[in-house]
Amino acid sequence: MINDLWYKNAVIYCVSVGTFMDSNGDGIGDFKGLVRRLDYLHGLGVTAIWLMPFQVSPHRDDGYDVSDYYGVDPRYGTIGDFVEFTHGAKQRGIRVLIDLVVNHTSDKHAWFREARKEPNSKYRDWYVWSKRKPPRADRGMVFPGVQKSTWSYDQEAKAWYFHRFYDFQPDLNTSNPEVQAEILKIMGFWIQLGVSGFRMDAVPFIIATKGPNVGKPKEQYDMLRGFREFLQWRQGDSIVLAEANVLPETDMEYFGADGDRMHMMFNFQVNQNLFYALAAADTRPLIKAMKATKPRPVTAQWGMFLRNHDELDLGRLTKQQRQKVFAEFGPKPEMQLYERGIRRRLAPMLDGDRRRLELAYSLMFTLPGTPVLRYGDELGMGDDLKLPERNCARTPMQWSNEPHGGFTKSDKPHVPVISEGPYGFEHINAAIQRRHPDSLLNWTERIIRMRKEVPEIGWGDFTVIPSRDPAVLLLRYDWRNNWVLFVHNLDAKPREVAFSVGLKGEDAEHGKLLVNLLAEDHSRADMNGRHRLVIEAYGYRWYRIGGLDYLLRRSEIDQPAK
Ligand code: TEU
Ligand code: CA
Repeated sequence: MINDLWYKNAVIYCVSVGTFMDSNGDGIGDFKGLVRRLDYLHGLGVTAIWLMPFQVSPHRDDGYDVSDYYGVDPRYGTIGDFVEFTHGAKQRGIRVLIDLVVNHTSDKHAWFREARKEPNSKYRDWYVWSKRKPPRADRGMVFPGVQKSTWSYDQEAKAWYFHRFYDFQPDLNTSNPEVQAEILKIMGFWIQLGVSGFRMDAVPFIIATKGPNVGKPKEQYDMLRGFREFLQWRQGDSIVLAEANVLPETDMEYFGADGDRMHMMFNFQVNQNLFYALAAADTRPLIKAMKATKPRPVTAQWGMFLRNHDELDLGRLTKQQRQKVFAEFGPKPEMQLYERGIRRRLAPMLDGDRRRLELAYSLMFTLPGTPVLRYGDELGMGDDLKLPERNCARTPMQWSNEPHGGFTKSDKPHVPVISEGPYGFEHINAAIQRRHPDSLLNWTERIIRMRKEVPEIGWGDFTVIPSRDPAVLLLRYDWRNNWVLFVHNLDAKPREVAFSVGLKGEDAEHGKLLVNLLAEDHSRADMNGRHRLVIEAYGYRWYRIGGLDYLLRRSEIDQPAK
């Protein structure tokens, strides 16, 4: 295969326009501000931006309640500003993915207004109704503790409507072919304005059957193929990155056996087990999750992330494992959310410990997939637990130690900038970190630069080398006659490991030399071909196996596994 699939070896950066940079002093970030920061992102080395919802919205769920899919919310600018943004990104070689939130609309969307008013309107059937209160109305909430039901009564329609999320987010009847056609039209519209694809929100719910008599919803996977075909026809290099927190046994349904469905999915399975591994210094469940999510078509890719804009959902761990993660990373009730997760940012979860932050990031950058960073995590930004629900981890970007972190000239930013304390903008900001060669920001820039030169991770096959120590993960990738090896020690104590890299036949000789890509300590195997390493607490190593002549040896085609 020609390695043309850009998302297989990308570095994706998630940004929300409203909290990045305010150009006009109204306290809300906007597209003009984001455009002015493109050089920052280019310098950081990211190759794609995932832009969170920016369409017209009443903003009761941070824009995930869209009231017009074909416009930019005026608070962020105009559609002209949006095109300046996609153009500016393209000029710098950065692709743009945007959120596509089509499981539901805002209840202020014209379709829903029409639907509730006019029983005979075609829009009535764009939503999901019931004359009587459905028996399971108090089940299936996504936000337990905050959301009380999945069906609400509408006075105007004199009927109950279905909402998987908050009551102001009526679900679209996605089985309706007209709704499906509209979804394609929305994709086509934004593709035309310069985006390279979509982070598709809540995919399992989009494809689920919905209705008052639906007990256990059934997934209509074929719909996914329709989305992909349309995109590929309109613009061959555009993709869908699916948000689907599903069990590994259904992954292939989402990717498609022939790679004919979703291009990318977030790996929630690995994400949760990764946090457990960090909390317990036990990599065994993580390795299990990696193996369970290994099967995928060559054209498909995992999105690897640590934290995102939502809570860290730990719902797939065992109760004991979850308690361990809570105890280590979010012991207080105000740090937890929805009976299943932690709402903090990464840095405070790890006590701002630089060694643990680097370890966590090194894992994110080297686990099988494409890394997805969240804005501000490159600085070690904190959270503001005074803000409700998930908003605590959505505060403005901290650019400098000028008022409001240089985010805005307004005295009243729409969302307060974190100020004072260890995570305040006075200490944690991009400008200061730029001046310090050893800052987390400069570390992140260097690790991204290196990550892009290790396509083996995105393209190759991985092997977990047995380390006989649950705290130490040894991961090898093979691709086109090249090999890399990553060593991570998740424990707070130094560890010693001995291992051979496991290359066979004529490749075995290469396995005797490990060249460290990040520091000067290389490793030569002993007589028996074994390496012996001492890894410091929370330490990590990135090695090339066999030496730096790897590019002279790389083959042009994929080698059959030996
Ligand atoms: O979340 C979709 C979703 O399915 C949730 O389970 C999500 O994984 C998380 O647990 C929510 O806290 C998406 C968005 O990411 C979220 O911000 C929105 O609130 C939600 O859709 C509704 O549009
Ligand atoms: Ca503004």
